[in-house]
Amino acid sequence: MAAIDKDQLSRQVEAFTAWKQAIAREIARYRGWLNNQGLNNRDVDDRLATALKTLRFDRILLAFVGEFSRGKSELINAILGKHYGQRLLPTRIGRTTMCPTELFYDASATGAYIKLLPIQTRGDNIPLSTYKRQLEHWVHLTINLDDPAALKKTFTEVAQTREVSLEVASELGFQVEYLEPSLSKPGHVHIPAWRHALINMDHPLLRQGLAIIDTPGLNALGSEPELTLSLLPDAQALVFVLSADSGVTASDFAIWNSHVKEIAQRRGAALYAVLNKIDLLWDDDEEPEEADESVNRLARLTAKQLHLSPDNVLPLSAKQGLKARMHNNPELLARSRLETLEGALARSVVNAKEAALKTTLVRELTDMVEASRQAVLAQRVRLEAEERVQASGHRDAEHELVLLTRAAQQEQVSYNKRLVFLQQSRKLLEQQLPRLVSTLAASRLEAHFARAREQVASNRMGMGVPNAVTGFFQGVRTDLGLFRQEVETTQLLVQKLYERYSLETGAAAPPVPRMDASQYLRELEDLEVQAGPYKNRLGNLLTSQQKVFDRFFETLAREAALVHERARLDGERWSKQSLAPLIQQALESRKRLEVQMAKLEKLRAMGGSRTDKSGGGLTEQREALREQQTLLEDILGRIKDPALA
Ligand SMILES: Nc1nc2c(ncn2[C@@H]2O[C@H](COP(=O)(O)OP(=O)(O)OP(=O)(O)O)[C@@H](O)[C@H]2O)c(=O)[nH]1
Ligand SMILES: [Mg+2]
Repeated sequence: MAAIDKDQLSRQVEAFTAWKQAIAREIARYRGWLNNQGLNNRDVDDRLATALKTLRFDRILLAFVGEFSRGKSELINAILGKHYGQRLLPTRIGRTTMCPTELFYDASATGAYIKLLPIQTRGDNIPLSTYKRQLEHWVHLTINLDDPAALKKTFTEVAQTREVSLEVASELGFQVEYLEPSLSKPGHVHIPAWRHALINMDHPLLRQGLAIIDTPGLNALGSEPELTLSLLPDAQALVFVLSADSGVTASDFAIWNSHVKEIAQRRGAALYAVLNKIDLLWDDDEEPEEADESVNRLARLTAKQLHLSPDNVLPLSAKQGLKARMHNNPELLARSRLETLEGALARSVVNAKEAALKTTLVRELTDMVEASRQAVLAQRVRLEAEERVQASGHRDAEHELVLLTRAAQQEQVSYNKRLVFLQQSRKLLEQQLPRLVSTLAASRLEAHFARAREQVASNRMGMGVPNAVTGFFQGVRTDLGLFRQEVETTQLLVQKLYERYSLETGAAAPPVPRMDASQYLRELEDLEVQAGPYKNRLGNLLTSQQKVFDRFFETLAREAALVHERARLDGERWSKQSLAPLIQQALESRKRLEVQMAKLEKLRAMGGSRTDKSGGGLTEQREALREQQTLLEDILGRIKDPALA
């Protein structure tokens, strides 16, 4: 029973969430320590706050694509399992899912809901992402999870269609040859009533940060640029669903070639082809092994046809998997092979996500805590030296005061030196910053965009669209290339500042924060690949497609703008925080100085007479430092391996 209750995907996603929570706890502990020590400042706190935000909002997105009726929705139902005791998404023979449907858990919402964006909104040029921020344009339906009949009714609303003329359908971006003709009104076709659906539900998997996108067949993939340019590329895993009874048909191939293949070329995204409905090949007169062998043969053939690794082609039965989950039937679940997909998703997606966070976020945190630990160690060494002086026989208070004053003065000189140096360095970086961000000014992007539009307008019948789009990408690429150069220049400067700091203060400098500016060029490259099929489809722009082009181009420009903007903001943040580790060290200096001064003050107040109590003060300090060191080492250990927690 337990085995069937918790599949591998749930376990892995849960473990990942627990891991993120453990890291967040350590960040909180470290923050607490910094605050206690008076060591927290804006730079340091910004870095920690960003890390916490990344951990909290990081989500795993799975997208399901493929021709209609392959069983995408049924597969999602099976993965969400028996939690609701019923089938959630409607599944039927023929076209069922009519618009892209996102399932997720929104902790801030008051209850489960479906939000639907009317299809007419495609007529304007407002991208989906803008609508997602303006929820008043959406139709809101409340989901009642306790009433199966009502639940079913609410979900069927997502599949609503409307009848419109061919002209209107084409204007809204539909490829009319894929639409179902109206039986009652000649010259009319059925189009989806909604452009997009957002479903918020409390489900253990969704609650842990998993989000799922269900998509309709070919017709919608071809007509909502946001889906292919933005939503699908954001997914950590793409599941391309085929049916085992028909294999890869011409229309499966068409979807694969124009929309899925490109995503396979992207870095960091996992792609699986599912051969669904293997139960249709089960034969009561045959041994299960024989049926398995024919299924495996089909899987190998599919892998060859799609140029995928055979490991990434997974035969299964969504329907039987769901049935097994609803009725707690482990034998059927095993035979459905549903868990091979979940296992693959768990391994490739969740682990990849964790590994990515480990190389970025965990490394940054480790560097910060390690720097603090080094500072505490240095303080301990100093204190021990002080104790040795005291123990060596110079027991008179007069002498101690002289020693302490001298040490404090030295510290003050060194601290001031660092402060002056940091202020100068900051100024230098500030002078550099406008050059860095101006390479990615919004006006530059605007200019590339305007140029491309003009080109399309003046060359409507020729190869205007492909050329304009290529030119647009060329422009953005140049900007990002210049940005990378500026980042490299800044990086060199920062490196030199750290070296000089080390030289002047005699202290080892903490690791220099690094920035990889090439990643934005790679993202742009991915976007260009995704835009390829659109660019060519719109090669000869017909008047009726003007709106389709406009929406495509708006979406493209917005996606490019997002890369632009993210690069600029990351660059700005990095540049501003590149001195944070040094500032942290300077703060430590000041703090040590304050402790020193307070001690002197106290001794003077006691008229220079050393009592047992102030001697105990040293021991107490040593003890406190040892505790701090232990705490920081504990935090370090847990960040590196939260399993210790
Ligand atoms: N025998 C069998 N039938 C299945 C299986 N999975 C889905 N089906 C059936 O196939 C039909 C289509 O399933 P859906 O889940 O609606 O397919 P879809 O890919 O979401 O289709 P659209 O929403 O139209 O794009 C339904 O009648 C399902 O019951 C399976 O594993 N075995
Ligand atoms: Mg469906």
